[in-house]
Amino acid sequence: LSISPFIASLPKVELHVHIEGTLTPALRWNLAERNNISLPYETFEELKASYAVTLNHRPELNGRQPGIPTFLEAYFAGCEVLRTEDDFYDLAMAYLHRCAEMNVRYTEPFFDIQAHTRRGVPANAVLNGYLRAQHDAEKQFNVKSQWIMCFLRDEAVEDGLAAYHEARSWAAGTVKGGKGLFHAVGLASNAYERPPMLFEEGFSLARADGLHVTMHCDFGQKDTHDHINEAIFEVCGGEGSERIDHGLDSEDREELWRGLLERNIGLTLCPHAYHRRTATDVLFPKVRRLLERGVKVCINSDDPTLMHDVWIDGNMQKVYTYCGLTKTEMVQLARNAVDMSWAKDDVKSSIY
Ligand code: ES4
Ligand code: ZN
Repeated sequence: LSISPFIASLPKVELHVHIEGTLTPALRWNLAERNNISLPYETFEELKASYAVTLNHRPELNGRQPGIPTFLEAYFAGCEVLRTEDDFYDLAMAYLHRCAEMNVRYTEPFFDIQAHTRRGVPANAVLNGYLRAQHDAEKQFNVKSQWIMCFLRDEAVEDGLAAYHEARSWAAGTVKGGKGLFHAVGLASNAYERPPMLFEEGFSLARADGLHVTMHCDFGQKDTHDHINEAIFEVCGGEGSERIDHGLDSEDREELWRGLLERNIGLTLCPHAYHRRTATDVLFPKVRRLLERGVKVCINSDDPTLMHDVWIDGNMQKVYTYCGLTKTEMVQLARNAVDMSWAKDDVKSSIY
């Protein structure tokens, strides 16, 4: 599917992308060399080929195939080459430069601090690298960003809270002296038997600091409808999450999609991620039905380099083609991302 000039030239906002999932094989190769890390691949071609196959990340549904990592194992294995502040800076600058090329004007990338601190990388290397990239990309590429710190939901809740306290002085919101890197918290990694309400304390800490809250409810995940129900009606003292990342299974149940409408909760969808394991004629009608009911959704990439190098523009092209949308409807989807974003009003109006 090639990207049409119309999709390429649309001004875009991206609200669901994991910065670690934008690490290209080329940068990973270079960083391994720079940091004297040996990768389990002899050649760059072998490394590149390893990106082609990853299993569904629900081990309960898969007989595991020896030697082939799950999706999340591949994602965290890639992180191994990220060690110094410059590594995180280079990773972020590469993505933000790519944003400029795709006409993404503003983005809210997720970062997983615990994926690095648990390997012994100091939190300030991660945070200062991203902070410097946030400033430099705005100046050099005119791409603005406000970041989202994710709790790793398959790690202990206390570890996430500790990570939040470490990261807190890089926050925006009402944090005194905060450096303004991130303005929200999220919830990522393996959701298996890890419902959102486990992290209620983390969400309320963040809200008390004036930050926004969002959380993943992965498509097809075990107990997905229960997780979505918690995200809409229970978290944040019953006020609900401000957005839901994925949440496509809400389409199955009227009480859920009505809940999204009533509470004005938008979904950050990543169509290509689902298309890897869902038939075209099942997936895209599902997206269409959500749109027809008036649920607010926007289109995003998730982990582009681990998903066949399909970026936000490729995801938009898929929706345009397979949902059979008009140009006007595509413009509306692009505007939904502006509305759903937590950008300042002047930034929003400069894109809209
Ligand atoms: C992720 Cl649950 C999930 N899915 C895709 N990418 C991710 N990165 C971190 N958690
Ligand atoms: Zn995601």
